Amino acid sequence: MAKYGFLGLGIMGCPMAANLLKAGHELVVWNRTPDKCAPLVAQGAARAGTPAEVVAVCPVTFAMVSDPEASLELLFGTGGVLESIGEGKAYVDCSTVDPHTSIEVSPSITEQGGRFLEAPVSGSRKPAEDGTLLFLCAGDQSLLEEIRPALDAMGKTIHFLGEVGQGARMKLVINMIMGGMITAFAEGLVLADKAGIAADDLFAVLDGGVLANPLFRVKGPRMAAGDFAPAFPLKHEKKDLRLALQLGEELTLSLPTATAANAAFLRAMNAGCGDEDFSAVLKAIRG
Ligand code: NA7
Repeated sequence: MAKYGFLGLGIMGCPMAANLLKAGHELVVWNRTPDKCAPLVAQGAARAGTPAEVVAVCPVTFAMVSDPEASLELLFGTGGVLESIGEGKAYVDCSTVDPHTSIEVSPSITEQGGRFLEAPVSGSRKPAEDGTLLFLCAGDQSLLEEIRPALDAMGKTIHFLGEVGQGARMKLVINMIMGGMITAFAEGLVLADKAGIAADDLFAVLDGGVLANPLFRVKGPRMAAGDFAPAFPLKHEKKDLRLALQLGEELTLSLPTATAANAAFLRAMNAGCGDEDFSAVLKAIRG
């Protein structure tokens, strides 16, 4: 079994790290808010004081933090990854960021002799707990092969997409589609309600035809019940829509559906729903 580091123990990072432990790997963890290390330490992980301390004692370190700013701070901040990365060390960033961030991170690691894999994931809290995430990898393919046992412990599918940046681009495309889908679904729920159609009837009809999908099946009953406990925080989907629209702009592509979804998510953020599940976009639509 191998030894891994893990930085960022939020909704996604904590269960992903726990799955590395369950698979029998040795683990060293760090989180900005130190208390969040406690459940993993109780399961046998060691705890370090800074990202640099993790990298210093682990051949491979995973990161799973909020956004591009957090990713860059992990690397370039005081006590950051770059203070310890070098020959024989690898860094795997699973955070959802824009391609420019990955493209900036990669050479800062490799110029010091380290190796880098971009590995954002598709899937939220439950797949992270169940070890059924989809990894969207790009960069150092030989590193991917070396850490395949760790990825297998956390996910069910591993895609390799080519050069660094392609993992981030794929993730933004996927989450842009998801943002549009959940917004359309929320509009359907609100319209059905106002038209006197019971939510359960709507779900049964949707689920019996070509529109059946796991997102609607899982989220529908919770949205109808007003349960917005976060599996994927709304603020992160808002970030992903912003980054996807930015990518579209760079490629001179107009994305009207994503633009409308982004506006609905912005209203939900302004209504104080950022820390709720992304399906709370329903509240912004219902008004
Ligand atoms: P959470 O549950 O919001 O967790 C975010 C994590 O990122 C958490 O560990 C944070 O530490 C950490 N974070 C945020 N900002 C920083 C900075 N500046 N420096 C270091 N660490 C930071 O998000 P999820 O686990 O749901 O999502 C993680 C990623 O997967 C994200 O990119 C999603 O879009 C997909 P804290 O505990 O707040 O101190």
